[in-house]
Amino acid sequence: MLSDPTPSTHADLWSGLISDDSDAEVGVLGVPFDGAVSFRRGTAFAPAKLRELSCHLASCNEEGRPLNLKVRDYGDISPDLEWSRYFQAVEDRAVEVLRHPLALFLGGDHSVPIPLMRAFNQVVGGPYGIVHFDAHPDLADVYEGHRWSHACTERRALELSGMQPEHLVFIGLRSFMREEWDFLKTHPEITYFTARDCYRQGIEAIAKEVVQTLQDVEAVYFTLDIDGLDPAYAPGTGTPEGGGLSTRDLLELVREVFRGLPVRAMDVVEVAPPLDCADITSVAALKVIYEVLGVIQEKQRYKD
Ligand SMILES: [Mn+2]
Repeated sequence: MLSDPTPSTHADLWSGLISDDSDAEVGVLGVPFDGAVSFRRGTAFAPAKLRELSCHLASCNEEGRPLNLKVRDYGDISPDLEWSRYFQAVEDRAVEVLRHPLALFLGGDHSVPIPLMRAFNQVVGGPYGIVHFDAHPDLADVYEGHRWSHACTERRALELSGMQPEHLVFIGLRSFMREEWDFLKTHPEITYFTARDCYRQGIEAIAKEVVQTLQDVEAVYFTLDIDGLDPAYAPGTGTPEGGGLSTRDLLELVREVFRGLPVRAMDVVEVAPPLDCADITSVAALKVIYEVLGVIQEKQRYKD
């Protein structure tokens, strides 16, 4: 997993896959914002932690296949005390990063995908799909007085012009506010798989159903809240919920989904390094990211 502990330099970032080429297969953008969390903070430290650890990882997927694609890292969008101005800056920069075959966004809390999905809507148009891995559906209309809370992400996504409820798929759910439960019951077009569904049906069957559900869309945005994992695999997060998926399950899920669907953007949110133990949560997030890089490399190579 971790290779030799050489000091982190720019050249080592993303296991040395870092590149300034505008034709890099992957564009990375950090959004170190945790102003919208409802419980414990700390996700603002995630982009720096993920980059730091990436310098020590072997550049291969989990089966040993060498990674040789290029990763262009756009750095972070620095914090701004004015929330709306910050989200506008995130949206504008994300449009640029979405020029790459895969845009990889590092949060930040789960409010960060609100401007990221707006950028996706601008670039892709529609119809597109959203795959949302999480313990929580984030379907509150307003939470703690805010429409941009990390509990409102998918309500805001459903307001975008290219987004239809039948193209929204949740995986890993196991905690619902009453309002969210009511919303899911009155919108049966939305597909969701609870963590229990994943346990009982097996992750492979669930992954196939996800791919089947989004068969007709032109592009997919994958939003990955690390608290979809069980706290045993991801203790470093602000709103942990027991009974979640394993890192193993998540790796299988992303492989199937990224192979079977035109995923153009992915975010990893709610990783909170100050709440973590021995970087377990960050390392799990990176494992998933590297597996995704492997699939993107495979798809780019065989696309012609
Ligand atoms: Mn969550």
